[in-house]
Amino acid sequence: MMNEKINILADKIRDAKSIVIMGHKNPDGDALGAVLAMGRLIELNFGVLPVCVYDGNIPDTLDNFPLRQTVRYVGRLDPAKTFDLALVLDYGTVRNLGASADVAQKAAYRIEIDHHENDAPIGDLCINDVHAAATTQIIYEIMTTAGWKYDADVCNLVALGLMTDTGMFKYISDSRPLRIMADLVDGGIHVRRLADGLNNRPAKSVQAEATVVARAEFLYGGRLALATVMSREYKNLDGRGDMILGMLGQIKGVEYIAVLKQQRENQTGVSLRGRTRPVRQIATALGGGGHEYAAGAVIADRIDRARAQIIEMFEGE
Ligand SMILES: [Mn+2]
Repeated sequence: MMNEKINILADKIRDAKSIVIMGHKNPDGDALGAVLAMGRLIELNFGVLPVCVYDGNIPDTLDNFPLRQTVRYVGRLDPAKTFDLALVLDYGTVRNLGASADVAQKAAYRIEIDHHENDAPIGDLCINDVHAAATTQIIYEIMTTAGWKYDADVCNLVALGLMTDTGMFKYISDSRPLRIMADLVDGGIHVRRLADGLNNRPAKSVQAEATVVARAEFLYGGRLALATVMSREYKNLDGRGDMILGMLGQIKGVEYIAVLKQQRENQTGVSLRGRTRPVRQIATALGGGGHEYAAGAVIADRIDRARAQIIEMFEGE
């Protein structure tokens, strides 16, 4: 099955005169790594230079990614431009593509490569594997199965996608990502240099997160850690405030973490984490969703009222 799909993928790339590659809005390491790795693989193996696009913001932590400067803000594309082929990577649901969705929908043919659950895939061809730890893992499987040429940039991008999407291999469910990583290390990647390259955040964003953590509340006997990010701090956050979740999750006795972000006067973003108990059902009840232990939602209300609502929802958990 995989081989058959890879053959179609290769045929479609070969036939296309113009190719656009995209991932989810506000790319993380896997989305950006997958887009840039795929772009480079196509350039190396098919002699076409695809257009790599993103919507939203790319966090500073990803600034040292190889080929980072080649990805373009989707708003800069000529709106009249259409592509023969769109490769849609690591996106989960069409809503997550932001403005890139339009570019994908207008393309003559769409191929998606993803590891997210997706009820309504937009690809004419779907190379999806929900058991893969990262989309870059699927790209590695494709390039090695197909026998494509690859270079150090591709290897570094695959490694970075795996490292970031698995939380440095903490969230793996099988050994495959480690085996791929071992192959990449044998091939010459430098793990420490890649990991240190991610330490690239402005002081103001680390300090804003530290302030939020310092103000956190601990409820239900310390089982729920709740932190609020006010709009002045939210502006300084780089990405989604993962460090806040990470720091609160280190505290003894904390079972659930809720981070509320004042996005607008009447709009509060909520990120939920469970250490050993699921939180998805709470996010779903709020109209959001996500993974079992990591989910989120957006509440159309003021942050103080959203806070009261969240506290109530965790009662009895
Ligand atoms: Mn991913």
